[in-house]
Amino acid sequence: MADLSRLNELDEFSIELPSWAFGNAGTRFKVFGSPGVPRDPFEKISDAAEVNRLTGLAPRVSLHIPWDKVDDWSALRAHAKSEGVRIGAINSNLFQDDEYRLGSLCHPEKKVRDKAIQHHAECIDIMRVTGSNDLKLWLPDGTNYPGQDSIRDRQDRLADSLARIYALLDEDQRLLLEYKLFEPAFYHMDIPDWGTSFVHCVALGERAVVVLDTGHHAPGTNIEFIVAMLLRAGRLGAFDFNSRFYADDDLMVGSADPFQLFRILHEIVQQEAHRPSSGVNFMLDQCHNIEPKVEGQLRSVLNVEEALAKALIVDHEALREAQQTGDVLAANGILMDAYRTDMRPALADRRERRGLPRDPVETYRRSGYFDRVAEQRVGGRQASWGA
Ligand code: LRH
Ligand code: MN
Repeated sequence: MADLSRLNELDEFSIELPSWAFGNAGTRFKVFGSPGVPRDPFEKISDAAEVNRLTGLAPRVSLHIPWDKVDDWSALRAHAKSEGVRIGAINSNLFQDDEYRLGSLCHPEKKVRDKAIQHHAECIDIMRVTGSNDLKLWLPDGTNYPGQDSIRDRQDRLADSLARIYALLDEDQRLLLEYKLFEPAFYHMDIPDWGTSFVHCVALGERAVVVLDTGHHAPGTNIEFIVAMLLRAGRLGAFDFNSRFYADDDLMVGSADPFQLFRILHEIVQQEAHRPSSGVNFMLDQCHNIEPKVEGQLRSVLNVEEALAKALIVDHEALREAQQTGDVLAANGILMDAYRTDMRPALADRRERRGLPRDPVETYRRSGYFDRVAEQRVGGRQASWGA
């Protein structure tokens, strides 16, 4: 029988939802619209709040600038509060301006780098008004052909640009630096892997930390190894959870490889990093191209909760014993026992004790929320990835 005594550690665990997951998204081939999609950040936050109401696990919403620009940030902050959530990380956008064709923070021309740095100054102002502490920077910079630019010179420009951004932060603000193996650049990215992000973070200072997006690695990468290393170095700042079969598919976390998600959270639990004191911001970064978005986020949050619950029932004492005595198969067996344990009944009981629906998906489907917003949200322009 599994030892459920550590499940109460889920009480202090939380997941941050991306505002852009509630807007229309797609691929370069097609972006599909669907009824009830939010038309502005207020409606995106309302949808995120619905997920929090049903799970009690998603009290923050990350915003993307300029996609989520509003005239009155205090009004948006108040709206979030009235819906029982708050604004989380502020994401900058260095991938949509024409000037960034050859890069942004790494661009050969200083005036283009200045523009990109000024954009972060604007994001930091928004953080001050919205009460956000995390500035999240994903760098799309890179080249498509060998020789197109000097890899070394770009790193020097990048280090200088990041230092200028870091200097703008307030004492209670962090810089979250996200890496990605490829796309939109296809020969080299200027921050392609955890090591490059880590090196820049160490050069910047204590409040610069690494963002690990689970879709940003080469196939076959042992992501939990990277998690263990960044935690050991005290530089794991956040996750962008999603899942993929091939590239940066941004599918529902745990849908393509639930065992990998469990292994990642096993590393997290072993180093107590699921606790808020670790400073790790557990975020989703997904887009729901063909499936309903609110339900997609709901199931994603539940997938993370279930994987963490499995990691919390691992018999760590027996595992350590087997590891110390070189009992390879027993050690692997102990971990597989936890992974193979169906935690859904225990999680349903736990929700019921906390006044939450036993089955949030079933409750959501019966609530008519989808039809209600589809009816209300007519006219105007549906929010869409990239706009
Ligand atoms: C880049 C990325 C980044 C966000 C974007 C929405 O692929 O993962 O985190 O800016 O998706
Ligand atoms: Mn991401």
